[in-house]
Amino acid sequence: MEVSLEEIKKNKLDAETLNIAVRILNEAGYVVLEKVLPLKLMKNIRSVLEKRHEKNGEEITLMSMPFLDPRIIDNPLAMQIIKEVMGDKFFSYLPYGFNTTTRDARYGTVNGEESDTQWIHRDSSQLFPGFPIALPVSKIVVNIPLVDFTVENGCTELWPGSHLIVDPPVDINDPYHAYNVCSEERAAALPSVRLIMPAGSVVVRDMRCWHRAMPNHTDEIRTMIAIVYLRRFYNAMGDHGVFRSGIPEGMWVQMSERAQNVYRFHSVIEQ
Ligand SMILES: O=C(O)CCC(=O)C(=O)O
Repeated sequence: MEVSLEEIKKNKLDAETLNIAVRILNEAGYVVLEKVLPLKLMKNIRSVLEKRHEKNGEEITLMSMPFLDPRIIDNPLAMQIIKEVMGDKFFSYLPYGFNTTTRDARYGTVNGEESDTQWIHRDSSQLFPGFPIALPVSKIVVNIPLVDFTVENGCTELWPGSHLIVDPPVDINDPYHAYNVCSEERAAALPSVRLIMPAGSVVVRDMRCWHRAMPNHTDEIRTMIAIVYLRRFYNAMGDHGVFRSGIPEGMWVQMSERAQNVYRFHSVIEQ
């Protein structure tokens, strides 16, 4: 959707725009704010990323500028929408990630052949898989394309409304495949869209939406930033500081697998 120049300058969506954005996010599972960030910033991030890549990630940390530019990690328009749908105690973590596709990107094998198309998946399953009703959004990813996203360079394919799809409970041998991966046949019966959008757009997406990376037929690297925001309850205990103490490694190695699983949110301190 379009955001007016005044709103971009004010760093604030008008009440009506905010309402529409929230409605689209709730109904379609994603909303795109077109071209709200300057190209200069996208270019700068791209060139520092490239330098970082040349140096194998050494010397340039992701916990520095321009990666932590407030327009990226604290984007006022995205924040306004997220606050509206998840309340004001949502949280995130750093560094954030990047989704990149190149001409030679491969996503495993399909019928014995290497696939240049990603499998259809949701990044987050329903909160209570098997529950017959979709609950309100609790995990959101903000994607920011660093280059123009086109069909040629493999812009994401997405199934609008798929965040609301619920399934009966399944045998949990492989939860990722059971809850997050959608079969080609099933998705083929439903309409999908390609996220064609200019660099500097801001996508706010319910992480339950089915989507996939598509083949990049160009020599340009197609990259987008991906920052995850979670509702407060995902770290309700963390708010109380109960995981503050790390478990000494000597203690950790003596714990049973069951105990290590129960205390998995603690860090383990080397001695
Ligand atoms: O790069 C994309 O277009 C989507 C990437 C993605 O869905 C993922 O890696 O989970």
